[in-house]
Amino acid sequence: MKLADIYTKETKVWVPDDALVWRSASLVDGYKDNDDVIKIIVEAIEEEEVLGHSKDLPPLRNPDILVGENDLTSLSYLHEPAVLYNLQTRFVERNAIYTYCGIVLVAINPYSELSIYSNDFIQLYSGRNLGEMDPHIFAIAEEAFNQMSRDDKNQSIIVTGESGAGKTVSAKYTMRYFATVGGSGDESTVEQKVLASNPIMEAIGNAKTTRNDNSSRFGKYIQIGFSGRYHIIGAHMRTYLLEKSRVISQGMDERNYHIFYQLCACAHLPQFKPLKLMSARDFEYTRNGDCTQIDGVNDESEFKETIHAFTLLGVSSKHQSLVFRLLSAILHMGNINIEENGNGHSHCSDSDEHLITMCGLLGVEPKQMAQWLCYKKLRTMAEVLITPLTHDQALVSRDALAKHMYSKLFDWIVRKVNAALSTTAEQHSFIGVLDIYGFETFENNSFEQFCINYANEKLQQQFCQHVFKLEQEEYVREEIEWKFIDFYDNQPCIALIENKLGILDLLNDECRMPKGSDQSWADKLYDRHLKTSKHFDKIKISNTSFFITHFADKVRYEIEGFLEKNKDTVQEEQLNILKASQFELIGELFAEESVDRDVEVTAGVGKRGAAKVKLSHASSKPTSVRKKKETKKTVANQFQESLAQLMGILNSTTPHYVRCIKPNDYKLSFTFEAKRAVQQLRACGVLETVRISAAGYPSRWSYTEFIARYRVLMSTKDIVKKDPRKTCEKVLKTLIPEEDKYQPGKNKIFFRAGQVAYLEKLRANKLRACAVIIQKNTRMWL
Ligand code: AD9
Ligand code: MG
Repeated sequence: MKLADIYTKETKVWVPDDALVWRSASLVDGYKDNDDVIKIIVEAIEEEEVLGHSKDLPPLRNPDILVGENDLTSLSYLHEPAVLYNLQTRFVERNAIYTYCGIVLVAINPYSELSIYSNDFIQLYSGRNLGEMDPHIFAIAEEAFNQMSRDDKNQSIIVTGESGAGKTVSAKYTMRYFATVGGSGDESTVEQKVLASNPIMEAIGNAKTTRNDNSSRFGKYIQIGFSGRYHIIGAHMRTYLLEKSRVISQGMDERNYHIFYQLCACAHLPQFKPLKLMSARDFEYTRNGDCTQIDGVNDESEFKETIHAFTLLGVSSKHQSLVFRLLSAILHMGNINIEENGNGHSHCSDSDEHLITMCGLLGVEPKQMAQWLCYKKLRTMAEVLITPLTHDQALVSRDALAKHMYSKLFDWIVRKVNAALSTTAEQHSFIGVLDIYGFETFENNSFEQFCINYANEKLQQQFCQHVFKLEQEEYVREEIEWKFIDFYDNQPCIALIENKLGILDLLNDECRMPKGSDQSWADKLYDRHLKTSKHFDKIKISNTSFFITHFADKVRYEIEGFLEKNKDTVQEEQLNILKASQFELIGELFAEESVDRDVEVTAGVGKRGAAKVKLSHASSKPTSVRKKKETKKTVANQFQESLAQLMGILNSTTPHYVRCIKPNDYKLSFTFEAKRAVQQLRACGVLETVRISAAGYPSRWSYTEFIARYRVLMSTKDIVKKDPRKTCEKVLKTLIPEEDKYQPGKNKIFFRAGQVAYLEKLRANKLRACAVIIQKNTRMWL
């Protein structure tokens, strides 16, 4: 087809726009080869404008019948403006927050309570096929549930998106769906326990940030186990990269973890008197964001829910009180008065009231604690030296201990929840739900963003490979010829991060060197990767940062703090005090580095022996048997390992993807800012899916559907009786002369991008012509 046939007078197109990203326009004249401009009418303002076109002809708009389609990949013209406009139309005009994009469910946060999550809705979606109903998170959950039972295969639901986009809400709805369809109906049963893990994890792992009042500060993958009759029998949860720094400091208008405020709100209750709590406004660790309350949240009643959930999960009151004691000890620790004495050293009085309370709660000696808050031991080959800490060093070392205590407590609670959700019954299969932070890029990006973006590179690779595989499988099934579709492979970026002498390897090496520093690590990175990797870059004049070109965006990382954050060290002497606590439970909690023991669990051993999955359980074995010399794993080491394990599990399951989109930054109900949405669609792979689809045969019609729609374009002699396939082939030969633009498959015809739009144009012309004839005839009769 020639361009002059496509770009005709009044053809509807998209033109770039600063505010709207894309706006609609139509051509004033048809395209001519020798023109170097095209004139357009901008539809919203009805004004004429001139566009240069020598290289970039504007993208074409889809025919009206496709606008608002509930699957983006069924659009005939598949490009960014089409995707954006379709999502916007559905969201703003129809309040439809869910749209499919091939196998992906795009979910736009409505910031408004919708009545589409009741049990009636669950029943409506239960047992139905994906295409039968409007797109919905329940439809994805049903699809996973259905495929688990149909194919005897474990499933995963992977939810990603930026902060506040609705990941946790979506993940909770899927869990509620499984609890309902896979439940036995008995209130106190295992599915209630699975749901009760949510308030606990939110209390200890979520916090108010400027982006989200209930922001999850950790990643989570929860595997819900089912019996052979597809009833829930248990669950197992893994967590990723808790943001520890929040325990000691928060940004302006942000809070520490919810549990601290919940506990402080209940300080007046008699059972909490021994904790000597004050208001959250009086503790350093809870007040430094200058925000201790969240609009519409009552911390006291939230705390009751947390306790109720602990009790439902069978966490004993002895264990609950340990949790509260530790949390209170952390709060008091932040208020210990560490002073600077005359010679630049730090000093802490062993009669400091918060020190005494903290030590009382932990069952340890205040004198020892006061000493080791202000001194450290240096071991050389010959001797052991005790050196004083400067004031700043003392504060850093105290804060490191607070972070360590919280993260130990967090892991311990996760283990308790897992123990409560574990089962001895044979697990037939599982559905895993992954709620993990999406790609991040801020003004200042550090180690945390680096790890998060690394995780997202891995997930993106898994996603592209899967989408691509499915696409090819459909072509094979339909027996149509296909060529290898080229898609963006982010392996080079992953290799830059995780290969030998890659970014992480060099970072870990640097952490092991006695004189290692952020700067010398960065110099090694520049030396090694500047010339060899096109994903690595730096600013010429600055040696304090580096760039990585991720699949979603190019991100600048500041090197400062990478080494410390990766080492994550705590003073041994301080730990030794905790290990010697007079309370056995506290001693145990800090007694060991929890060892990851791999336990082979056969999950989903269906008829076809579905994936054997390694579930790792942190054990609580004492360390005495471990060799002292074992090198401590860095944060990056641990993260890389847990990520590799996660990818292994995801790859052994059938994945389902949910991409959450935040439509505006002001939490406004049903308000769509195209600029914000398009950034996220690029970053979460929706546009990549569309690109993979567009490179193949994005539009598919069954033969009968095709005949029903385009009967007006067929003459009687085209119809081959009882053979819709032959009929279609015959008529398409004349309608679309280029043979590579479509392929007849076993049950469907596959069209290249743009062909359905072209057929629609032919159809509209034909109908118009018929209408004119009818009008003429009618006039003749009158
Ligand atoms: V973060 O990375 O953990 O900071 P999430 O998890 O992506 O983030 P979350 O699910 O917590 O975001 O959603 C943020 C808020 O958006 C919720 O507290 C709700 O107020 C709102 N939200 C999200 N999804 C829905 C929905 N389907 N219906 C109504 C919603 N409100
Ligand atoms: Mg969340």
